[in-house]
Amino acid sequence: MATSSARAANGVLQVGPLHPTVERELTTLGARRLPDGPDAAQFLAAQGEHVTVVVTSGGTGVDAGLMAALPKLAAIINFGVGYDATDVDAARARGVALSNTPDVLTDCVADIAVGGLIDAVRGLSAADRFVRRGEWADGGRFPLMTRVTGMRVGILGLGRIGLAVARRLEGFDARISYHSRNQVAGVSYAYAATPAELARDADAVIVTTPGGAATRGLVSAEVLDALGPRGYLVNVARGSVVDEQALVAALSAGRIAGAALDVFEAEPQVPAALMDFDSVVLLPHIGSGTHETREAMAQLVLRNLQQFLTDGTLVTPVRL
Ligand code: 8YV
Repeated sequence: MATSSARAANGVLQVGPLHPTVERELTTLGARRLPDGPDAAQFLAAQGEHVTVVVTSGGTGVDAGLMAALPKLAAIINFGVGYDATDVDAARARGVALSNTPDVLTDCVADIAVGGLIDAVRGLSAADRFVRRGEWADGGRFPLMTRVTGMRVGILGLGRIGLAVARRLEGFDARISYHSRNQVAGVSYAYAATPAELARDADAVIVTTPGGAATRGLVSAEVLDALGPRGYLVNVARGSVVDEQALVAALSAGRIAGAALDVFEAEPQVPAALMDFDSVVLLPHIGSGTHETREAMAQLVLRNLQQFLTDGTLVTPVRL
């Protein structure tokens, strides 16, 4: 980075762990890092007033308390497309700019959505466990599962990732429908007016909508019941979008067939009840987790930082 940028970088604060490429560059720039635990308060009392830019991740974010301790904060650079861990209302009210990392992770997250769907519906992980337990060798037969090709798939949130999922599923002759807050122009997929309507006419619902207050609990008990006992739920968005208790209840009662979940309400904690279902695929939030994509996200974070330090604008700003 240019020397002028490096000088301005004195006001940069790293909040939470970040990709090694980002951490390396922040160290080179002489950025500070918010200490973990009780030392954070002391650090903020002494240094908070000097911080102008925070670099954080979707898993950590900047909550209202931290924002209040940073009176000169001008920008939050978020590693991740989702920024629901950051208090966007407080950022908007304060005029703090925010960037995220859209597009570069779309393909990898869509891959995991489709992979999760196939895994849950055909029972790949369950079949793997069956073989490892020696049940096949002992003469057992893995149960017949459901056909993926030609399924009716409802996509909840037809943004970049939802569209990438839909495009992939066209290759499986899926009959695709979607629900989004607004109808999407230029697509031929059927529009459902509500999540329940989407679920009622689908064999699987794939959740690709952003997290945050507006979508909390969108996949409710009612939506799960509409999906029905032969229906599957795939969530690669945010755990908050699904009512997890309702999901456990629906799975326990056989009111839905199964699920593939990459995200959870209280990550990295996964409800113990979910561990007991062979029909549920549990993933540790790996949607964007490839070398290629995480490096691309890191580079986009650094481009946002550099541009902000240079001219006060962002490459991929979030419209707050
Ligand atoms: C990241 C994600 O793992 O981009 C997102 O919103 O959920 C994932 O790609 C996460 O944000 C990194 O903290």
